[in-house]
Amino acid sequence: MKIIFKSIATFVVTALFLTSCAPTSSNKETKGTAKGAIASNAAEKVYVAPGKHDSHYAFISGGFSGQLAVYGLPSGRLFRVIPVFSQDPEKAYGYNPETKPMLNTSHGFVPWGDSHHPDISQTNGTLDGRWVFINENNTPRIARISLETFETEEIIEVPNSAGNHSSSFVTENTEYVVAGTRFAVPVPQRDMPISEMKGNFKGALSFIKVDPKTGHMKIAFQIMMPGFNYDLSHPGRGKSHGWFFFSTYNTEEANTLLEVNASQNDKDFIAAINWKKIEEYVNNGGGKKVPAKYAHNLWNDDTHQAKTIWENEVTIVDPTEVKGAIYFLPTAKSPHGCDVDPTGEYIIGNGKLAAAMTVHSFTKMQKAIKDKAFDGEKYGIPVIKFEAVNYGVLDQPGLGPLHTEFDTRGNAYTTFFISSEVVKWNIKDLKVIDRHPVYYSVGHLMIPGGNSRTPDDKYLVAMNKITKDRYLPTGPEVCQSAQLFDISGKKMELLLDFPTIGEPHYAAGIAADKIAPKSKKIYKLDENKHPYAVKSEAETKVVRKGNEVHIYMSMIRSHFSPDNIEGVKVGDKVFFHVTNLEQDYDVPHGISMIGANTSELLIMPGRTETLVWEPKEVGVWPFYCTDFCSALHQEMQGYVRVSPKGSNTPLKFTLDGDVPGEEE
Ligand code: RUQ
Ligand code: CUA
Repeated sequence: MKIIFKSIATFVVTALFLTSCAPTSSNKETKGTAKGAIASNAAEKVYVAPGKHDSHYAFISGGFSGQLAVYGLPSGRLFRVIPVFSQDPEKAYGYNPETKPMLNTSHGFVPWGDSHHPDISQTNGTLDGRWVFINENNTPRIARISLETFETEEIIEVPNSAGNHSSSFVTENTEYVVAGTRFAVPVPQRDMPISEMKGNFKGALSFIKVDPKTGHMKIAFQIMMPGFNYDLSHPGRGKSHGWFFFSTYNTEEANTLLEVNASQNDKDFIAAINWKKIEEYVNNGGGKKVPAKYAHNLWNDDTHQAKTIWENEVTIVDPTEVKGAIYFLPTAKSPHGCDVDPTGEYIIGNGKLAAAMTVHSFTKMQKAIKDKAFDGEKYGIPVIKFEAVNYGVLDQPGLGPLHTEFDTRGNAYTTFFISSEVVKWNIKDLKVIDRHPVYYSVGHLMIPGGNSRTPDDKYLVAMNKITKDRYLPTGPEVCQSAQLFDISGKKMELLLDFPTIGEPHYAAGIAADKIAPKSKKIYKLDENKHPYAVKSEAETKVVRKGNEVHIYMSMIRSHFSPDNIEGVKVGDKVFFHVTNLEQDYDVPHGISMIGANTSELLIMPGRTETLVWEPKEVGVWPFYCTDFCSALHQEMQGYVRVSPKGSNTPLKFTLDGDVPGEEE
């Protein structure tokens, strides 16, 4: 047995190796020929004339950068990198005291994360463009980003989990955003031999309730599933709304050399979860409240500050206690992606190691449950007979299927990592319609609205792990890349390559008109409730509290107030609380201070942020605006006089020789 599976593993490894060699030959074939090269009108199709706007936004995960990148489609232009799970000196995110609490976790301040799957909020199964959620894999967290401000507003840590991978996908009315653990762990965490994993570790699937008005998240319950690896997930929709589907691998519960030991079972499972049933069970007092310490970080747009709420318990549900809510659907070996078509009927397991794609039927699943067509159980959870739930198998469509998205015309589009291609196939008759090579080793793909009842039938973005010769070299580290296809016709047409930040795992796309009109332009100064805000220059001042010096500072084209400060001493901790008094669109100002051990601040109109500086040396030290804001930007500067510790230089702050707000 073991030998056979070892050879399968070898086959996969060999295929992987072949893929890495493939670029040279496939590239040769594409150069100068019509096949693979882009058709002559492709340039027109991606050309967005100067001053014109793209038709779609694409939110592409930054992977190991921890961030979320915002691109325009079809141009592939990068507009913004939204800091989410990693510090970002460009935006002071995770550096200034206002945003630092966003990165608090039960493990302390964690300045980096691994972001994977963005998903846009929905109403009635259609993208509503209010928020985009994204998961952090390494230190399990889910973030919610506002699509008005394009800023991270909330991050909730997910306890009892490790490798938060099968997330962050939303149900069709954004009732829940889910988070499933990729790595099984002891729950609660404890000191125990690793070899005793089997039967003793758990796989938590967390259902996080989203407040329909504010978007605020709260962990409603965690289902304590058997200790498998829960890889990906997608919600049911339409007829299957109320269910959620998770792919599993390592149902062997191996704890070592998983590449072999987790490939023993011919079939793993898709776990089908009736969350409506479990919700009802919990609402009626079911489940058990257990202690769990986790951070819930919330941004407040009124006070312009984040704060951490420490949560201390979570409701856990034993899956065997809610009868009829959870089933296992046998699925070809070690599936990766788990995707549901727009009608909610077909649930697709992407076999990864198998050359087959498993298509399950929701209708058949319901009948099988009624008929009790089970093939035993696993840890008390019924396993539905394969034939009883399976709609069909798409055999040998390519090598290494990973992820599938859909259009509204009954077509599915699947990525094949090993054979480096996207394959278009018809779900109903399981026939391949078209295939197109990608460069190279594609992971996810995205069709705007792909995880909804109403995908757009226009574009497809393939996200590739390897680019090699596609771009100018940049040393050993080369960019990863996205490729844009036009899918409006029968054949997929490759239009454009564009590089991405970090690793583009998944992405979420949406028509621009659902977001652009409500994009925020400024923060209203009179609504600013930051405790250190100033509403005018007259309110600016400097206040000493022991060794803390608080500068209530303002900025406007093209000066700071005050801009001369004396009486600061070595050993002081200086807080520049700076309010941008501008009330015009696109007029931020920045501030930086020589020797500050933190990033600059780039402050949007009407907003207040704080820069902390601990002067180490006596002298007169300049600060300046970091953003070229006006013709007199270079004049936007000031000085702080730093006297020796214990000196009695009086505290003094002026603008043009006068104390701001005082009559001459
Ligand atoms: S993964 S390449 Cu994080 Cu979604 Cu599949
Ligand atoms: Cu303000 Cu430059």
